Amino acid sequence: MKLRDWISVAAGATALMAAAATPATADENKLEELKAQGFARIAIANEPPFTAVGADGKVSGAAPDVAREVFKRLGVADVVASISEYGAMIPGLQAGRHDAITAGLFMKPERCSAVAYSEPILCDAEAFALKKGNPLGLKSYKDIADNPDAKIGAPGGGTEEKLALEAGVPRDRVIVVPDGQSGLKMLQDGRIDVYSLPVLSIHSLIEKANDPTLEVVAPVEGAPVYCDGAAFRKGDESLRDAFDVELAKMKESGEFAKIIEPYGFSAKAAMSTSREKLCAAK
Ligand code: 6CS
Repeated sequence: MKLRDWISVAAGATALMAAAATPATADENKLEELKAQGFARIAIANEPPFTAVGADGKVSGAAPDVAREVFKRLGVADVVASISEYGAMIPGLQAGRHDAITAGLFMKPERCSAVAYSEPILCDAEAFALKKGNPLGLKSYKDIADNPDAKIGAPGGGTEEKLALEAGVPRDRVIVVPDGQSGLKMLQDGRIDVYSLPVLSIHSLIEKANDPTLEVVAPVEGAPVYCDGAAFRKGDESLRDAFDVELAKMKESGEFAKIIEPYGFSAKAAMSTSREKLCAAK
């Protein structure tokens, strides 16, 4: 063998040894960290059926239930949830207060550029809760914009708030509502004319309210169907990819449908789209 061949073989062997000795990157270590920690810290909103915290503190809802099962399959024993406003979830993830957002945080381009989403999990349209008979005739966010007396309540930093503002509802007629019970009370007291959340959330709230003076308009005309995914910090793509591998197996085996469909969600809806499509949607 000529000297130059020896040199290239030696160089290759050195590179291989260097690679073997190189510690895993922070990204690749994240899953190992969570396994050692014994739990993944998840951000939720407490908005049934997407996410819920019982009187006993037990965390349920379709998003945490899927996340708990996927993390268990990855060797992370459990999830520990903290309740956050939608608008604070991504900053909290980026600040390292959460390991993932599993809350029904819908995939939209601006969010897709801020986090690493898993493949789709929960899909839903938008809805209005309003006074029986819909006295102001509100069927779309534009109807609210066109009626100077109409006030809408929506989660801070949430999709419905953004849809209302984009439809032209002035800021002073878009009221930030911290949670479902507050929204219901504001509607009952007449401080807002319509409370907007995804269809399954509004139906869950109104059914429990058992208030004959209220009704639901769903779906909101002109509003898209959105899907969420579990959201991970940019830089934790290895963890997100590992999550996606287990999620895909659960979709394939029927386990995924078994978890989300009792909550009213459609496995088919989530399986008929993709992160790529949802993050590119206009
Ligand atoms: O992703 C969002 O912004 C919306 N997702 C849910 C599950 N509820 C309201 C929120 O605005």
